[in-house]
Amino acid sequence: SSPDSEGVTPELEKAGLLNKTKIAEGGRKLRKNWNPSWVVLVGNSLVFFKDPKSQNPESWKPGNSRPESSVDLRGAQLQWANDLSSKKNVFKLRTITGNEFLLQSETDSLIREWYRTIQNVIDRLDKE
Ligand code: I3P
Repeated sequence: SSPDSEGVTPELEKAGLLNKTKIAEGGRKLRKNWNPSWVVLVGNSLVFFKDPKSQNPESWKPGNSRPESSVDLRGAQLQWANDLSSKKNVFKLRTITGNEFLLQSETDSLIREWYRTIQNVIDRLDKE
């Protein structure tokens, strides 16, 4: 059984700053709006927080910051998508519900590591 079902805190796989835009909601195309996002991969989810650095330091309290949104990686699809942006190092994440996000970093090694780690989680969930 999964750690979650035993009431254990899900394992934190990765966290870091990426540029993010949502490009579709339930299969319906959205206008791009790129923003830096603090991205946390924990358990079966990718969780997005507003960039802490862009916030007033007074308002930033690590313990009580609320996620902006969260993505279930079960059944999700990942693909490189440099054709979908003028930016470099872009990949697209599509959820089973038809929400689509582009994630980007100027740092090649960093974006490759994110791609690999997210794909590993998707593959693990596919096998369950
Ligand atoms: C968009 C904005 C985005 C750009 C997008 C533009 O213009 O410049 O950054 O995406 O290109 O339409 P606006 O702010 O007026 O909405 P990229 O940075 O990913 O290229 P697109 O329409 O070719 O996706």
